Amino acid sequence: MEQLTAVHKSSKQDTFEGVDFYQVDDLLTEEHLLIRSSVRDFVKREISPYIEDWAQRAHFPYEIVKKFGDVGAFGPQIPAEYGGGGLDYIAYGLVMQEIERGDSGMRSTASVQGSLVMYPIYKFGSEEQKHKYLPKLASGEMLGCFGLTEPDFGSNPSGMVTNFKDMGDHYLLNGAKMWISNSPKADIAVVWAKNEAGRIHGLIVERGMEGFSTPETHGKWSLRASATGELVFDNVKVPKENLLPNKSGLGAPMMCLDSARFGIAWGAVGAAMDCYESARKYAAERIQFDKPIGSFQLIQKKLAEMLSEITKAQLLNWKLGKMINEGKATTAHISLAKRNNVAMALDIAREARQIHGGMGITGEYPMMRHMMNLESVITYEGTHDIHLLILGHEITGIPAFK
Ligand code: TGC
Ligand code: FAD
Repeated sequence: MEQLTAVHKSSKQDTFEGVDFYQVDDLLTEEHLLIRSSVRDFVKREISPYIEDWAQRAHFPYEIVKKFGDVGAFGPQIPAEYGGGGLDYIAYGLVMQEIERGDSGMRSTASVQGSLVMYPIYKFGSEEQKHKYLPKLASGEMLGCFGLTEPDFGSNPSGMVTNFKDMGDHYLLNGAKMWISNSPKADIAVVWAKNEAGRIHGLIVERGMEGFSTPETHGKWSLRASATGELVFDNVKVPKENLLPNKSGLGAPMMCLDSARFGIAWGAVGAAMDCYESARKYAAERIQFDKPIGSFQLIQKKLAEMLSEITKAQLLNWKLGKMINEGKATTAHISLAKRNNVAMALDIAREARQIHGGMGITGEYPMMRHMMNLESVITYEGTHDIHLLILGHEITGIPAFK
């Protein structure tokens, strides 16, 4: 009975900064908690006060790149000998969670750099490539992007038409990529293209190479503080030493996506927490019919459901992180978490917006920005339905993509 009383009291604490209803913190190490707290402080200081203005103006704050490098947000899971954090995947997830509490577009900048640029160079690159690029990418001296999607090949990247020819002393690259996060500001692009035999390889293309341009995509209603653009290759001469030598085939970019999708599963929980916390506070303060709206059953139902879903998603993430650390996670395990958590965050953003009534549509509160960002997050790195089909394939053994 005493135990139950204690539990009852602790559930009444008036602030859950970070939201930890099931004491998931008990499953984290001191190092995890330290990293989370330093990134959380960074986001409070460097992102939250400015993000609304950046998003309203569709401004990508380039100076954040160096600051992300300083706080260790680029490649926390990459070994320290190459400039990364040398940390495990739960630490990586926590970093993504805290950044996305601030904004999904900011998390995009960090997860593309860590999982889609540093990871393939680390995993498939030569020693020379690793030493040349990874420390600068980790420190934020260099920004990278990842080019897989093409105008006619999104969910089906194996159909890509971007190609390179062996010209003896260099490769000649032609084609175009679309919807590329970081592209307008990136110093390098990890580009996936087919050789003359139709085999997919990764190439590192550097800004300044003749025939390479990165036009920006304008008019987005989503991820407005993230720079998105194209990658255009018009007879670009790529030095032979820029080919990633240690893996080819679609499996190579897919392995990068496994890492990035994991980060998104954690990031989405951060966005959901931010919306939930805002709704909880607003429900306590806003008076209608002479009472705080938080006293009405319908509002309590919304809040209870939000807390339940966030708690389930946290447990899912922690277990998935443990499985990745132990080398036991598959693409399908990651799909389940990415799909579940992003849809959960989008639902919470919408419900939290409703709790704020008319005020919820303004930039004084974060829900509309998160909601619109999450429309991209539920589409990129595999759409909601593609992840369902990956799970369907796992369950039945039958791929329903084609
Ligand atoms: P499928 O026949 O299943 O596989 C082709 C080959 O690839 C291998 N493979 C993997 N290998 C290692 N790890 C993985 N996770 C792998 N997944 C696949 C597979 O074994 C096979 O190898 P082999 O040797 O037998 O040829 O491929 P498919 O063409 O049927 O496609 C399957 C499908 C639809 C699931 C896949 O292509 C897919 O996931 N599509 C979604 C595309 C996507 O997620 N694009 C993301 C672009 S990047 C992005 O959005 C960044 S946003 C960043 C931000 O801002 O945060
Ligand atoms: P499509 O593939 O044309 O899909 C359209 C619809 O058809 C979707 O609903 C989809 O689920 C459905 N569909 C497709 N195939 C099937 C099927 N077999 N069965 C049932 N339904 C199906 N890409 C990169 O390479 N690098 C990046 O950095 C990057 N950043 C991005 C940033 C933003 C803001 C956005 C919006 C996208 C980004 N992408 C990036 C691209 C992203 O990965 C693609 O948009 C995504 O994979 C979907 O491709 P698509 O847009 O061509 O849609």
